[in-house]
Amino acid sequence: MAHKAGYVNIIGEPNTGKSTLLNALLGEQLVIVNPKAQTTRHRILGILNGEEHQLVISDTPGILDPKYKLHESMMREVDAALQDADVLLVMTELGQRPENSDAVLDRAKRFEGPIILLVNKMDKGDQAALGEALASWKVALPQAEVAPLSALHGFNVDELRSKLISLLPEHEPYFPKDEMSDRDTRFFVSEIIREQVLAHYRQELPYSTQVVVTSFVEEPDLHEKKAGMVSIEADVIVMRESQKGIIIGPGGSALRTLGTGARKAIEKWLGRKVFLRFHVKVDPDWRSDNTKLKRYGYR
Ligand SMILES: Nc1nc2c(ncn2[C@@H]2O[C@H](COP(=O)(O)OP(=O)(O)OP(=O)(O)O)[C@@H](O)[C@H]2O)c(=O)[nH]1
Ligand SMILES: [Mg+2]
Repeated sequence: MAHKAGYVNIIGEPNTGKSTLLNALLGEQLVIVNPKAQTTRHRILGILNGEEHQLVISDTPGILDPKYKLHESMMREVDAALQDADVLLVMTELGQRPENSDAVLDRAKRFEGPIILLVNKMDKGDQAALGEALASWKVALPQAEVAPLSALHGFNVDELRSKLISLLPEHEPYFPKDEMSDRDTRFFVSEIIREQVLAHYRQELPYSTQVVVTSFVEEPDLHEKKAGMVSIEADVIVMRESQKGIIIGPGGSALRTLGTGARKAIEKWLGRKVFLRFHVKVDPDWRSDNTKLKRYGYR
């Protein structure tokens, strides 16, 4: 039998559960998930490999009206995902209304391949609300197949995965069959730290913070104290001096809490003991400067 492979790209409004779905389809906690909106800033590929197939799934930032250059980069990532998709997944959630979702519907309408529109978080409402939502999305996007989902609780995830595999065209693998993402360990470590920033700080701060892993060293086993450990250094970059003060907190207390949370999460992800050190820096208005954004890996 010929090998099948293709791109399945997920788009949708912020916080609808796109990243949760990628993790559920992969069966791994690959990308970060958070109750706050704008968690995902990049297009990130998760690769699901089978004997005879390869599903390349793109998570993308939530669609929004850009307020600064970082947002513009995020929306370019969404539009890139519309270019190369073999199948488009449009993520919506129960309670979201088609009449308030022009940004996502306009993009979906321009896509010419197969579309599955998912009504996620179906656990949050009753059968009647779900039926009504499915019907109204079908009217709003007639070319799509409309299906209910709970990415978090696993409802309809296995069926969706099988359906996606059945839709794949015949194609050679796009990536080596032992790879799970296009991103490296340093990227995911910086994302895990950023997830902890989202979890521990309020208001504007998480949206003003960038994390860069500057050093990642696997200590050789012979080394006495840190044997088998991974030593990681990361810059935590904010936009203003006042934000640096908040990140650090009185007597360094907030930074210690962040460090402990991040270390534990990284240890869980790597399955190794971790030594973690932060450097808190100010890079004025970094998210409004294209040169700085490029340096931080935004396209
Ligand atoms: N109740 C419920 N919550 C869900 C479900 N799927 C995701 N969530 C929650 O929704 C929140 C947002 O999930 P994410 O996966 O980060 O959403 P996203 O669309 O990737 O968000 P952005 O990256 O910010 O655009 C998290 O708190 C998830 O736990 C679901 O099926 N039911
Ligand atoms: Mg996300």
